[in-house]
Amino acid sequence: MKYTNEQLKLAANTVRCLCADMVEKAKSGHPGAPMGLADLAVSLWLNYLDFDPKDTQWEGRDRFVLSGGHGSTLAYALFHLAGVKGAEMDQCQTFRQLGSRCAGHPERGVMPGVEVTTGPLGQGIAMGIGLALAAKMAGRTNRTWIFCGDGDMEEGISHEACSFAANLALDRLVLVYDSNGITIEGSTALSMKDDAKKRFESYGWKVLTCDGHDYDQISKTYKKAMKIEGAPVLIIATTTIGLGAPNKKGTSGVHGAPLGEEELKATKAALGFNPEESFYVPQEVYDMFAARAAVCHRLRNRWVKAGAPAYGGTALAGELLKALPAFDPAKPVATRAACGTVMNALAKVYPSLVGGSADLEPSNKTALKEYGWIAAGDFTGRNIHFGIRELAMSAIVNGMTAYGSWRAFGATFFVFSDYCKPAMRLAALMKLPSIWVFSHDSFYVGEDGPTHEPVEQMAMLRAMPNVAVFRPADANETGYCWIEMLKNTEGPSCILTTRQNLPILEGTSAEGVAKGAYVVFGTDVNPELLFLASGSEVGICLEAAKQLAEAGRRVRVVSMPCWELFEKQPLSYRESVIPSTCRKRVIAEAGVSFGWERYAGDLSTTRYLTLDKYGESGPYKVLAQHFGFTAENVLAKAREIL
Ligand SMILES: Cc1ncc(C[n+]2csc(CCOP(=O)(O)OP(=O)(O)O)c2C)c(N)n1
Ligand SMILES: [Mg+2]
Repeated sequence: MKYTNEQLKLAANTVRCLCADMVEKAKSGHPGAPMGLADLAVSLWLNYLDFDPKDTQWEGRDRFVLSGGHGSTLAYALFHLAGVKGAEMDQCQTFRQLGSRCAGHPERGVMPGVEVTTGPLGQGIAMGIGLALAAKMAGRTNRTWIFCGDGDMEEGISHEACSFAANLALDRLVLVYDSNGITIEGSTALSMKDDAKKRFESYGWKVLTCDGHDYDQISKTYKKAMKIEGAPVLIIATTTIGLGAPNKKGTSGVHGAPLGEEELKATKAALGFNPEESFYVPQEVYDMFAARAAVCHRLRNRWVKAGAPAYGGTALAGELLKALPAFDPAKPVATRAACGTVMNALAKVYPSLVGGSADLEPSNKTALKEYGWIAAGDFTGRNIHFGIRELAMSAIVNGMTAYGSWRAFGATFFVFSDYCKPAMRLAALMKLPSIWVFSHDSFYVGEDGPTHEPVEQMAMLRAMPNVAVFRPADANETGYCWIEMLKNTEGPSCILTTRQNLPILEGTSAEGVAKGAYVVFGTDVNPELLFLASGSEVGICLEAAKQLAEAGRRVRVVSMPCWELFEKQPLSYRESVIPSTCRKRVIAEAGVSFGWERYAGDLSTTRYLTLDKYGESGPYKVLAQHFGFTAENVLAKAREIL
């Protein structure tokens, strides 16, 4: 379908007015970017983007990501014009209101057609790169189109992600840069002077430039971009923010505030629209989008009929359990090593599992050894070298997970979960089942010292809604935790593993881990003291508990590998594991106590073996003594309250 420039202009101006109307009615929002991007957007959507509004989940579709999520009305206007079910005019008219699918920023799962939630600038670029990588690895040929702005370019994650994409020569990926020279505080000159062309060329991208309001140039540039193979493409499009608003265009005033009644009327008049009419769409524009939708629907039907080979694949929980390795009960093993063994065993029955580490694979032990490493030109492997780029890795993992069937994971030291957190939060918000493997989970790291010894990170992750945090007590629990992570498709999961060896414990079980917390020692239904612990501290609690039991005390040890799973159990189960009548409790975890109050007894009957300060440098065995993480100390704490 070929449209005249006049037709494209009508469509773009319709988008401009629609976006400005949404923001005006909501009295809140960002009209500038959508108005500036309107020409680039309609050119793409009416001519090149393979997107079937009748089936927004069609796997072969091109992915469209609006990284500058503040320009959400642009996406909503496009979905509306394209005829996406769910993006009807009543939704546009309730933009930013409670319950509207036209939420403040584009939310995956809220508005059909939104591939990933965007708003935290920069992450959309990295998630888009994840979408493109996922497509490559699945052997698909669809494209990924990302629109981004100055803010996305300023954010550091854009460097991490774009450097990564270039190294993989990731093509069929087009990043359109809305270079309008304006951010909230004013001109971009206030905060940057880098040369995007040189910057991206130095990464290894192909860089094209165009006037973002000249349809001939835009079309030519898009066509050129679509022909480039062997490299990602950046299109630097020079634009005017808020184009169409006669007095406010080109200023930061149009970035994030309604145009105001007068300026909105002036805009409509200038664009040839009736100033008195709101939310108006000429039938001709609907028809243009409908024509493109029909083309895409035929593409989709052909694609579906041709039957693209499935990729990935999952296994049933029972098969996963059978696939788990057996660990020698006499041989202590670090849970990071056990994690590697488990992942390799599960990878064989769970072909969707793919991922990698941020340059710490030898420490994280996450390589899927029977499968290759992906590289430029060869995407058949299942392992990825993410490079030292934790934030981009995490967002790329989210993009890969959002693509479809992949269960992608990223790995690093637990302390660097701080660098992953912004993307973990988006995964949690999107309820995406991304996976993070965090080794070196406590001060037991030792000699690297406090910079490498996480203390507050468990509390941080547990504080995030929808994130399941797993901290296995030994090698067997590590396997059971992995099964639960793979079973959990309702949100992200992470697993925390040890650098140091841990004994293989008695009493662990898959059924117990599946419930988040369970009794590993003590048969008395009416215990006088509870040890509540996770990870490496379960073992020392067991040692102490055995001594007390030999002395005739009725004590119980509860392993709590996953609070979030435990909280989902019925009260009767939770009460059976942590009876409220038993007030005497010793809580043991190599991290801050913050959060454990919910499982504590009374102030006078609870003792904590936690680390409520930063760690120290030293051999880990010395540190364990120094911080009191010993069975003797656990025993002493129990005796204080018994
Ligand atoms: C990580 C992050 N930091 C800050 C913001 C707040 N914010 C939203 S838009 C914006 C300015 C973005 O400028 P640009 O990308 O040039 O958008 P334009 O003004 O051109 O629409 C900022 C700072 C954000 N959304 N995400
Ligand atoms: Mg800008």
